[in-house]
Amino acid sequence: MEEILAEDLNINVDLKSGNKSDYSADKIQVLEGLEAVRKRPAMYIGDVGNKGLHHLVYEVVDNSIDEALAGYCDNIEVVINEDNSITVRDDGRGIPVAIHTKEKRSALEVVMTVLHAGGKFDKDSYKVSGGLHGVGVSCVNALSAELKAEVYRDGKKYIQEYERGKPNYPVKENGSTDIRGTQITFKPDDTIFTTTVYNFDTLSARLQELAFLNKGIRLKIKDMRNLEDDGQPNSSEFHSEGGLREFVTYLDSSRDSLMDEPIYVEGEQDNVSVELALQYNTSFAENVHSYVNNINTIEGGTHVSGFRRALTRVLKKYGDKEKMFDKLKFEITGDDFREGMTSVLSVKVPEPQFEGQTKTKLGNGEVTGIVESIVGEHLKHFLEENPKTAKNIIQKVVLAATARNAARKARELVQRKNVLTGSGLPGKLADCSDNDPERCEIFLVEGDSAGGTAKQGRDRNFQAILPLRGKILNVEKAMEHKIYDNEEIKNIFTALGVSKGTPEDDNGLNITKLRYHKIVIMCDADVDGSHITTLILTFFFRHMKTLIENGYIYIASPPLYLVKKGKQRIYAWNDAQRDAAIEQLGGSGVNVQRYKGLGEMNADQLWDTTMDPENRVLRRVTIDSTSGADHIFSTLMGDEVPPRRAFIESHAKFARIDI
Ligand code: 0RA
Repeated sequence: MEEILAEDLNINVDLKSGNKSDYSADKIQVLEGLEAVRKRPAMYIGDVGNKGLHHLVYEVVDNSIDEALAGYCDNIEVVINEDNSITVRDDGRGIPVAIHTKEKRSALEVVMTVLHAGGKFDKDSYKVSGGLHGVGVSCVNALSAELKAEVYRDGKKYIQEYERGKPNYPVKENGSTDIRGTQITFKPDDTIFTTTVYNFDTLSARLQELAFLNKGIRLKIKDMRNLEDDGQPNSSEFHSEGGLREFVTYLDSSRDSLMDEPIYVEGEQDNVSVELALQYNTSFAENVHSYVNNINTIEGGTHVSGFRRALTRVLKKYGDKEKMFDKLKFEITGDDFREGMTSVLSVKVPEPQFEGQTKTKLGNGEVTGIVESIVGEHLKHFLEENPKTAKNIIQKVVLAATARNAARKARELVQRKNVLTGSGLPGKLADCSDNDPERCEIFLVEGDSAGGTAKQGRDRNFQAILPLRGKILNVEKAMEHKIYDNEEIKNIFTALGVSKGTPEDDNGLNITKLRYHKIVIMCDADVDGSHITTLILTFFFRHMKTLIENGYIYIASPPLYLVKKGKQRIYAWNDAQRDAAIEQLGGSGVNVQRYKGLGEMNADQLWDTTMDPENRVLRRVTIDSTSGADHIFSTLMGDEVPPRRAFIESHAKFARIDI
């Protein structure tokens, strides 16, 4: 039977009172109950896996960020407790505890138990921050086995505890205090989440991002699990006075800048605040990171359009005036103005409309003009006042346009050649017979010999094999037309059926003719193999990011060991599994084989362990944070050696790349 939920019936209980004098408890609108959240958690927090689990923390932190943006809070601290519960505390005013006149219960209880109550105090105090889904702390409460809210206000301490969103008792006074603030401790419900183990690096990355996006706020994190030898917890502290300027400098730390410091723009119009920092470097990548109310808008939207328009218009006008485009024999395009530019655009919009596949595209039409005028005005002044930097930027644009033209010619040559060879598919590709992309898989395999084994082992109905020879080009360092000289990269383009520079572009890539919906990178499970995986991933991240965003890119996991005794064989993917297998087979006479490469397996073994959909483990590549991934790839693959070494040394488990 179909479940009927309160939200389907559209029940709105509006408890808003006429009292306009202050920010009081009566202004909370009650919208709907929490049962809905427990019944359909994914609808509220995205998913019930690792991402949703971490989202709970962001939701709580966002409330504290709002308090800080309102000017009442300077410090926010996140603690991962020993039992994987989370404590978030801030030094704001404390959630109000007064009795809500109509509801006859504390405002704190309403905020914690009524969906959307937190953000709907009323319109004068609009909530700028807000997790991706902007669902409020009551959702976190509904999805926690236990939650404890503590408020420090007016010299008193108040407390209320809940189980699965239901209060155990009314809000009560619990002693006196001389501090102010809110502290929330929650333990995610393990009957809802498929994993309940928090990742320190994931949470740290978001806090680092929030510190850059909201200058001045001090954000700390502490991990009480596995204390260090000296008894101290692993901890970090993030704080940025420079805000977006420092964000851009951080993103570009391993690129060579063309400027002394980033261009910085700040302004406000019609309640929309706009902040932007940008810098040109000697690379060829376009890095526009955009945010709305602290949410990373990976699909862009009206704010990004406004920024692009301003940039193109102002730089074009300046270049024309200085006669710097006169020698070019072809048109300059918008892309040319953004090549080698790293920028972060952050807008705060009172009532954002999010659109697009992942609801990360800003739809508010009015924002385009606001961003265009604020950015355009500022940029114009900057160019006039800094003629030397301005000329460097325009020269870079001319270089980009020239290279793009060369790339177009190279691409056309590749496409023409394809037509001449008949099917247009690379000779090295062993294609599958099915041609429905949804069912088809392609394995990108390191080396001709492993490629041969994979060809024998595969199910040719739906699995294609493309062997790649040696190390593919490091695209982080190459100009675009160079990548079309590379045989392996040309093969990837033609085998996948995707192309660049055509009108149906989706972020620069036309994937309407994509031939496989699973693209699996299959490399040896050793250091060389993980280096090659990283090179291929860098290529996808820089040139085919849409494929990652659509969830089409996977990494295969070949086993590390084969444990044998007589005819019995057990594969193991880590040391613990290996030891368990040895025990299971009974110790003596057991033979352990360490696989160093795919080539050591025969076709049947490769199928059984790594390619058979029934048994294999595929890891889907996702992007937690585009800015984080950009920083990692430019550090790992960029020009400068010292930051790369520092990164690798500080991430001993190099194989775990958090994208
Ligand atoms: C509404 C009004 C007031 C404080 C807050 C919300 C508030 C909420 C959260 C959530 C986490 N930390 C928070 N800190 C503050 C203040 C009302 C007043 O003092 O008049």
